[in-house]
Amino acid sequence: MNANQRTCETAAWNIDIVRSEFRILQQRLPSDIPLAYLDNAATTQKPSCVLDAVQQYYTSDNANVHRGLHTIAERATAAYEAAREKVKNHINASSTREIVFLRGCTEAINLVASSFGQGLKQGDNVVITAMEHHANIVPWQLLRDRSEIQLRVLPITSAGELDLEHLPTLLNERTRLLALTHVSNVLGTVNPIAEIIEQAHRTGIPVLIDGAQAMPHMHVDVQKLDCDFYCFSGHKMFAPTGIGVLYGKEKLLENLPPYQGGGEMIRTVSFEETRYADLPYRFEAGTPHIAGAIGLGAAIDYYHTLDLEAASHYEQSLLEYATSRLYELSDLRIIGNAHNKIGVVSFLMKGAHAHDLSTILDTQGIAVRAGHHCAMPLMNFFGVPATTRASFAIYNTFEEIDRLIDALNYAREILL
Ligand code: 7TS
Repeated sequence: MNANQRTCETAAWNIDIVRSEFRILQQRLPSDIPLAYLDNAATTQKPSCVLDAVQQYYTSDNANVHRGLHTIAERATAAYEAAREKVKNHINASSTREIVFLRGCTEAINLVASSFGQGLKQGDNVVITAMEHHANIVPWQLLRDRSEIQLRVLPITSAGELDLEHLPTLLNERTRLLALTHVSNVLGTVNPIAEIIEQAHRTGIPVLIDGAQAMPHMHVDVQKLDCDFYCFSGHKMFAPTGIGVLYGKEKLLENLPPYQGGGEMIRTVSFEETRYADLPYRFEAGTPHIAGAIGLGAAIDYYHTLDLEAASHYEQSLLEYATSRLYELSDLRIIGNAHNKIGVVSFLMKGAHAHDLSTILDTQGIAVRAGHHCAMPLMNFFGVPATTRASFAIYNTFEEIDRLIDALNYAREILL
């Protein structure tokens, strides 16, 4: 199989049109090499329509939201709330009251650990999994230290899949929440969350899903999933950094205490007492990232211009092609061989440190991430300090994967 054959097979996906939207990809790096951006699990590039929406906001509508009565303040508020409506429709939430704008997935999980966590008592437990990003580990440890709860961890298999046989032994009458990732940022594993949520709900346990790596690649319907909380970051789905979303079922959010105090999250304030605003504003203290939310709305609009089935098919073809080509290198070990994966491949080259490898790949124009990927317990499970990770988006090409393989062969010559 070569790159040209693969391109023909996926001709339904017009890669040239897609790439033309992402001007950053057209640049050449210092030694006149084209950029091959394969670090999409860290953050994605932004299409022109997102950049234009942000620029339009700052150029003509910049004002604070929910307070000014003047014309541009009303325009800013309308654009910000329109973005919330787009998020609501995109994930099929039942109301915009369920959509809280925050800095990102990390802040969303911290909000739940802080606010929902206030209702937990000594001896209660929260269940997470062995493949979580630190964002879905550390907030629960902070809660554990504050409230003397137990943190339980669902193990994984050597293929990098959740060991679901263990789940019933971890969930008990003191389990207050199951918090797990939809997709692993290191392994690419797509977890069967619908069935896990159903299992947890059978014993009345609410479920939080970390959707940071899933949202960019698949359609998420929170009502169909019946998840209680779903969190994600805009920047991993073509939107700006610094904007993210916490979806929570209205009934749950209504009963949570506020996370931060300040302007805009109140109804009335006196020195004796403060009464809080309605949902979702109760959780949005201070001036929000207005341009970020508008950019997220534009990113969602961009998704809706795409043939999402073709996009998903294309990304899967990239994953299959990359996996098969990486397997050709006999000194390479791929970490994570789950049955159901998105376009993330973590690997190790025998005798080469992940950081050295990524530095040499960079000299060839290939941008990948090396390190523990904010998943140190997962690295420990596989007995490695770090991996090199290539992660794909709709604008990557089979040629870029060929360049990755050539660059790995070149790195071997230099390092070993
Ligand atoms: N959860 C998962 C599964 C993630 O992959 C990440 C970020 C986060 C949470 C946190 O998202 P943030 O936007 O709040 O920072 N993951 C990565 C990564 O894999 N490489 O860089 C960031």
